[in-house]
Amino acid sequence: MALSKVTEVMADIPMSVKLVGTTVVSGLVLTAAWKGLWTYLTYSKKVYPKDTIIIHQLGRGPCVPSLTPFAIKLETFFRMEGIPYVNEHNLLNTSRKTGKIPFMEYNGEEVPDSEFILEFLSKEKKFDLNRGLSPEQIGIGRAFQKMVEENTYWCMVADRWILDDNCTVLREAGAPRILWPIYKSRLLKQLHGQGIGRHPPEKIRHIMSEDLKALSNFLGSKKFFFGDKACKFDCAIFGILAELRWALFGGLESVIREYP
Ligand SMILES: N[C@@H](CCC(=O)N[C@@H](CS)C(=O)NCC(=O)O)C(=O)O
Repeated sequence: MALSKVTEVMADIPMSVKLVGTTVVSGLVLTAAWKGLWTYLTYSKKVYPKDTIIIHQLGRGPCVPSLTPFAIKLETFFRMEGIPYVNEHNLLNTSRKTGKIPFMEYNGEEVPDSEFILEFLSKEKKFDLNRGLSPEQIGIGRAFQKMVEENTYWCMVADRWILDDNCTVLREAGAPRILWPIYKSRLLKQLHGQGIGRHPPEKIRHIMSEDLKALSNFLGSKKFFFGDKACKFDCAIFGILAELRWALFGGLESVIREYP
């Protein structure tokens, strides 16, 4: 299209549309620039020795070691197995592949997603993620893990983003106030897409309660999921339970107290 044609088309666009368009585009550009600058300023480009497991995640929470259950799962597993790792805490440094945290950096390679991190390391460091478990136990463990990570997790997200008007999680995570509305609208969209965010608070409470009841019934008086030793499934479930017990801000924390 010739330049004169573009000018002609632009002239036909109403002023109000131009204004909204300019505001949206400037907002996006400013946010991207801000994010880049913040990451640059706060991410210390430390040089680590070869084979260092670097976990990129949020800063420490006030009562939990991380405000993301997926990082608690990783850290618990590493400590349990005696696998050395380091944390890089930076709220804005998300995975370039998925846009999520936590993600791992290992010899220059980026591996996102806690589960893929564990699978990657089990091959790299040659350990069995499900050591000592029968196929039946692995099946049961996976079903429970996915229940908490793909269902109960979203009740936690709803507590933090729908039921807590004060955005406490953002304050606790040290997120710059200017970015709060962006985070909030992104998480509300995710909750709507996943579906749990379409329910009223009492239904969300019910979903969470049913998940906890299932866990409580299965665990009974057992110390760990299978036998007297913790396994990967315990780490994943502990990650979520820690958040539900110590890092809910919208009122759902009372549900977990029903299952001591
Ligand atoms: N399946 C992923 C889930 C990671 C995840 O959902 N992380 C959340 C924090 S708890 C996140 O990055 N949310 C920000 C967003 O989606 O924009 C894993 O196991 O690591």
